[in-house]
Amino acid sequence: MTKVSWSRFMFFAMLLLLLTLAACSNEETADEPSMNDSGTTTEEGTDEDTKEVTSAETEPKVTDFEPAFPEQTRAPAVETETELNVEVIAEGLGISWGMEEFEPNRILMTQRDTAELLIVNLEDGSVSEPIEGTPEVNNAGQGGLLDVTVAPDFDESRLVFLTFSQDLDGGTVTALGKGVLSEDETSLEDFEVIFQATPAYEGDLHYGGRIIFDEDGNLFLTTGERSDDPIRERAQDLDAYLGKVIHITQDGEPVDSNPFIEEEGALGGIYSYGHRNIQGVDFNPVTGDLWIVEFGPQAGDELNIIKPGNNYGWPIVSYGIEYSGELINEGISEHEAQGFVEPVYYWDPTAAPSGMSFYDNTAIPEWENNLFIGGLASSYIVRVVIEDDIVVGEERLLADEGQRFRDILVTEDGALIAITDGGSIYKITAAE
Ligand SMILES: [Ca+2]
Repeated sequence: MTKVSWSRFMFFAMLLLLLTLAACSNEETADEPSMNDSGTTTEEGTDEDTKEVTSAETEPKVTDFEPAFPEQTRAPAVETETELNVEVIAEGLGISWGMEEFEPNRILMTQRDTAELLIVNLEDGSVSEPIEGTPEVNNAGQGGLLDVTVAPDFDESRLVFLTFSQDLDGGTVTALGKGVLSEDETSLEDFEVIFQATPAYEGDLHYGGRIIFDEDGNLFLTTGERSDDPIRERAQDLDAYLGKVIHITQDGEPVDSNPFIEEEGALGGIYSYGHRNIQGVDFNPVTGDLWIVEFGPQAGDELNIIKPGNNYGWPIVSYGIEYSGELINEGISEHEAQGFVEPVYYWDPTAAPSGMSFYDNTAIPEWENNLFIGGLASSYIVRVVIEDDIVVGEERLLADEGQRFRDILVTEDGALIAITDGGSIYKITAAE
């Protein structure tokens, strides 16, 4: 071998070695992003493909907005591993809006349009006759008999609280009232209205209307901003109860510690403001914080942690757009930069969120402390996995049922109950 041919051989040998090394390292780096959380490999190789595959939301966004932080939207898909038993325990009812387990495996449940209050046995699916003595409602549009809950001392007081849309001079309001359930459970006695979310407005949209008791025996009530432009701007005003979280006693009086109670010109019952239409509320069992979900315009549904005095930005800022496709206000999505509170999470496109409940139970261990939200037009139940107030996973359940899920309840036994606009009651448990 001549000197020249030896060096040429060495050149090609080195080149071959380098190419082999490069190919190996490419394989290694290509493998990394294709590993999912459970350590199994997926078929797709690139970062982008994997991201697309693992997001719970598979539809394209309808806005150009970007999240304020990466975990604020389109969380990775998670999948329940427990084998589930899904039963329809009752059907053929009307639009079933709210429910509360007042005795083990027995719920009080509202019918929105017929304004009926019913008792459902969750073990056999039997449904009572309508309870007498419920209030007159205005059931046009989204109005009617809305939410129901019972006093913390229900066993002694037998007090039942109802929200509904009520006629007043000048239009309708979201109203809250209470009555005593008779011993034979056939009537609600001495029903009285304790609170009206004024001002009244001639419209039939966005009543909010969820209620929940805090540990001191006071009530949180959520409202809507009545939808239309310009009335919706009242969500920003402290002299209107529209688009608010409201904190009141069982007599409808502002709670003494409320943030604006000393502020001149402000309504004392207001706890937080700048909301659109809040139809889901629950306490996070890990932190004790009050969480709400509010229905956005086209996209921009928000999950928010409620703290006293906070302004959540609607209709100044939003991660959604008008149904017409036009921008809202100046088309700004960022909340914090504008002096408002960022949502923990938002949906784009819409999840159409209604009632929600944290899974404060261990019957299905992998669901413990997860949040479940009923979806209306989206027609699924959203499961949200949360760690340190950050959404780390999302799953869509019962998406093949074609139902509008209006409210969610977790029973003492750990069953997940979902009621629908189609008048069905779903009971989800772990398969035996
Ligand atoms: Ca907001």
